[in-house]
Amino acid sequence: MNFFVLTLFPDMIKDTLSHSITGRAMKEGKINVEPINIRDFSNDKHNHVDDYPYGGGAGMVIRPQPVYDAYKSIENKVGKNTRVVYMTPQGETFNQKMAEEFSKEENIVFLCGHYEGIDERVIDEIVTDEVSIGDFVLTGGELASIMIIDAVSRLVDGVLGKAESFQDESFSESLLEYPQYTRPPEFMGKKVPDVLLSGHHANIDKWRREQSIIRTIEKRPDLIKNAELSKKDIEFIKKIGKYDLLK
Ligand code: 6GU
Repeated sequence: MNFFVLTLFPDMIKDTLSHSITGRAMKEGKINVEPINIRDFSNDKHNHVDDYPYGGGAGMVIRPQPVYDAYKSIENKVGKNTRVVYMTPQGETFNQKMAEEFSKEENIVFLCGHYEGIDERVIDEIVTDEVSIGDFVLTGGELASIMIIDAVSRLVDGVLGKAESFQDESFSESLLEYPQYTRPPEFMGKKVPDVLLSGHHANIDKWRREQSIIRTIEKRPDLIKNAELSKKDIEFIKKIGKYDLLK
């Protein structure tokens, strides 16, 4: 999968994603991250990319021309039917479902603003999706695009090894993950739950499933209604007196 990032700070993107699992995926060619410096496309004699806002006000606005030409350089490589995601707090809030949707694309373009924003006309012209990563304001879209590239990459075939597989993980079916333990069997007076030392796999699976449900109800009660629950799960939720959360 190819991720193109239109940005004024290309080093932020590559440097951050070059570690750990995304770094390995880049080396192995499972993903390709290509930051494109909008400034390289400025037709201004000083390579300026921004200008004063019409109507006045504080800050600067990124001019449409360099953004459009930078985008065109990608379009010439991958064609017209590519999603162009503008990173903005005004967008739809990113979630795991969006990550799954994006991971089906072969190419995806992220447009990162900085300063006060980008001229609205080029946004209208090239952007297909507006995405936010939550209700707070960042100095620019770069960190947000990095987060999304990370979340999408790990869903791309071959990026996660078997040991890192995403079968049981948080959100895969709207449930949070169960707690994990490793050695020693006792730490600061706290013991690892007996069932995990029992070697009884059916009991371990049952305990983990129940812990996932308990955690979700305690930490994110809003999620449990959308979880994929079996009859047994629902019986368990009744037993712990939380059936009203399913209504
Ligand atoms: Cl995508 N961009 C910026 N600048 N701030 C944000 C954001 C994005 N998502 C939340 N805050």
